[in-house]
Amino acid sequence: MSLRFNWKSGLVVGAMVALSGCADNKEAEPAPAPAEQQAEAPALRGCATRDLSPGEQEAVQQTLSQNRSAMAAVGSITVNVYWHVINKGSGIANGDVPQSQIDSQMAVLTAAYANTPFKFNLVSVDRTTNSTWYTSSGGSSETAMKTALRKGTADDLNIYSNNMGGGLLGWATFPSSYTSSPKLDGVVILYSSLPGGTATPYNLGDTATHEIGHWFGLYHTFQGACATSATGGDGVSDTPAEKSAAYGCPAGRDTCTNIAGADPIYNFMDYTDDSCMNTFTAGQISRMDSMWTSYRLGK
Ligand SMILES: [Ca+2]
Ligand SMILES: [Ca+2]
Ligand SMILES: [Zn+2]
Repeated sequence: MSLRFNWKSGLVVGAMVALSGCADNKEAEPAPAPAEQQAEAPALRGCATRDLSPGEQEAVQQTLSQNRSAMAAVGSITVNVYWHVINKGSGIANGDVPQSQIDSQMAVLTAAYANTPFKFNLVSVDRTTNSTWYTSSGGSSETAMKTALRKGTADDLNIYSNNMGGGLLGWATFPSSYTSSPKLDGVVILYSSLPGGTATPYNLGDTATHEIGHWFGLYHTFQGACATSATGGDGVSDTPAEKSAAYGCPAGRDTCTNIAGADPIYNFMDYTDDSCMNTFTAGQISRMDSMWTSYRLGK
């Protein structure tokens, strides 16, 4: 069973989490509304990126530890980007985002990844009118959409923008998943999360930043909660572990008091508002670089 559906419901459950403190309590979850009844702008950030199993995570750590190499210089790797606009008709209200908004999104990505080896080259934009793909949040419609549209190989970034519904902002696939599911590789984002979109406070373009972070191999900063290993559950030593996702921009939040450091609420891999998140740490950048070499470069 895919964990994706836990994350899909994360938005609905999110409000209850604060009260019950139990992210696994699905008892009171209301039945999902039909897509056309769902509000377009999520109330809280929701990311449906599927967690790797403990075994998969272990295999990834093994691979990374065996492939240590010098880090690539800042800006030395150009990632080709293929953008697929999914709409249900013409006009921005139907998800047919203009080229100007896509260009703004690319500028946000350039700035967010400015301290990393990665820069982005938008190669092409294609537009598809398909009401089923327009509201896809995974499953057979995702497979059909990506099988029809995906371009390039493991080191090419495919971005799909649609109106996934379910209170979601996006999801991504991890580098280690490419070999088994090459056609599914890529990032799907809510079209209204682009800079200037309507998904306030998630409309400055950092949903793409976050999802591409997953595509480069980063986990959420709250992965593993207050894990006591040296790196925490996200495998990165300089992101202090936190007990749960942070929303809004809660300065000074510290949910793992037994672990040094305040929660990494300004990190792109948390769930805070776009205006709050502004950081990839050195450890995350190193992990992305290792992932690139191990799983994507030339594959
Ligand atoms: Ca960490
Ligand atoms: Ca702490
Ligand atoms: Zn995420």
